[in-house]
Amino acid sequence: MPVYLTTPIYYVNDKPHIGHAYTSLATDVLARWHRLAGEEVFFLTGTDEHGQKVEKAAQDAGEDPQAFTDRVSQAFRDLTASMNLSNDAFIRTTEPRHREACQALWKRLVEKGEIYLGAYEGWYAVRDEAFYGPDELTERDGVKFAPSGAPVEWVREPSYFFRLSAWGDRLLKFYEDHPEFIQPATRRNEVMAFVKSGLTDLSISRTSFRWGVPVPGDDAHVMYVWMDALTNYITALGYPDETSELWRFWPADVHMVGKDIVRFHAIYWPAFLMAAALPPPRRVFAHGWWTNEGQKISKSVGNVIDPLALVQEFGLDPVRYFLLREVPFGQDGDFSRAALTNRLNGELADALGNLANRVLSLIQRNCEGRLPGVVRSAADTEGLFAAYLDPLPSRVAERLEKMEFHLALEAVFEAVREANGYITREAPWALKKTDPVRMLAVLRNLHDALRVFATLLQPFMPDTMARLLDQLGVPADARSLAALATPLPEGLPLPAPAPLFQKIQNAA
Ligand code: ME8
Repeated sequence: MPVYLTTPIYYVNDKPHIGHAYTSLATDVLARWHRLAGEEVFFLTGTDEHGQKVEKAAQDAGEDPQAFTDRVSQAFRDLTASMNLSNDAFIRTTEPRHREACQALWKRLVEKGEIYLGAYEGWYAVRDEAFYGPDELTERDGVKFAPSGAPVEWVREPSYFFRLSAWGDRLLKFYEDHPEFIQPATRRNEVMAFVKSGLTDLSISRTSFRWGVPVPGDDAHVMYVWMDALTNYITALGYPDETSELWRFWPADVHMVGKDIVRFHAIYWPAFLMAAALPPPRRVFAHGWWTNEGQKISKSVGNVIDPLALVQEFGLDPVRYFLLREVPFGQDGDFSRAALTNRLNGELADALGNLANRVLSLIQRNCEGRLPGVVRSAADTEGLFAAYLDPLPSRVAERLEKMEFHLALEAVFEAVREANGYITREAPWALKKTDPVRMLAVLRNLHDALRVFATLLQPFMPDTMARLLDQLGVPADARSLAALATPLPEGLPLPAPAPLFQKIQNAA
């Protein structure tokens, strides 16, 4: 079964920050995991380049909107390389193919009688590019604010509408029939309560600015930026050409999003698709929000975290590891340098890095750098293997299926701790004199354990685990989950080990 995974497409009004890197990283880990399991994956990310907010940002920068979006979009494309994202494509909503897809979807909705011309009067937040009902607003110093904290303005203009009000019951039925569609459950409950409270028709065009996809047959209007943006997920698969080679990836398996944009993905998007007689996505997963050392991340506070600066300081893989290890995915989390340093120095360098270095150095020194054969005692088989290593791939798979990245990593590190206990108990360095046959067996068991860890951790830390697998002598074609079933041959020559992680010395 082909697997289609997406990130949100990010607004190009500003440069990428840790939140963008986080969503993309989680999606990347999933994509790599499915590939490791032998599945065919299409992983999409990109940039959202239309709308009033981007138009304003371009004006403030004194640039033409296209030149501005070209420049900022490139920063997001660069981020995919610096975070080592394995995306198969990068979409920009200013591409001609995307305009075509949006207009085709629009025409289909018109044919189905789902769109009509009216006039919009209501509260709009440019920062969120979203409309809000009067009961959702709060007022401070004469200014009204959306629940997100964005100021709203009163908008009055002719507008096309999508008959969203007619879709409430069908959406509720869809959520009932597909309980996994919106996750986690808290978000599902919020969305269902919102839909149950009654949906109004959705304004889907604007006349007060120009930076958008023109409405087919009525150039005075540009499409509402969220309708334009959501369509990216099918543009990338060739829509409207449903015979395209990539169309078989639809419907998406997971739209990974932050909790701020659930409403668009879980209400508007499936309604548009069902109205156009296209299948809705299988799952929308909303993760939580990062704060910085306890504070909300915002440009005005000046505490925006630059993912590239973090990578420079701590190394890419420790940052990738930390972001998914520290906070239960779906909940809010706080970024702190001390926590990152602790994870790097403790789990990565001490628990995993040292274990690898000890085992591989002992094999170099005591086994002429060649892999010993498999000889397991009953205690080895029942303990380290049956209780920890053999079930580990399916434990990790179950956790990742539920997007519990932190628990997937915890399961691996529980086994790493056990392997550390095993090497301490067995003391292979002392066995050299007393029982050299047992020493070989113990070192082989530990080598097998390291191979399991390195294989399973590849999606999280691709570069470092590739280095570990090199040091373990695992050939490139034996690094998949399936390959774990085939033991490496006795006598395999192993290269000299080198440290995997650099500790941070001045730990807070
Ligand atoms: O909403 N913590 O784009 P956007 C965690 N263009 N994640 C965060 C975050 C934080 N502090 N800040 C941002 C848009 N994010 C639309 C999407 S999709 C068809 C259109 C992440 O640039 C999180 O994934 O505002 C959030 O949903 C996304 O960035 C918003 O990015």
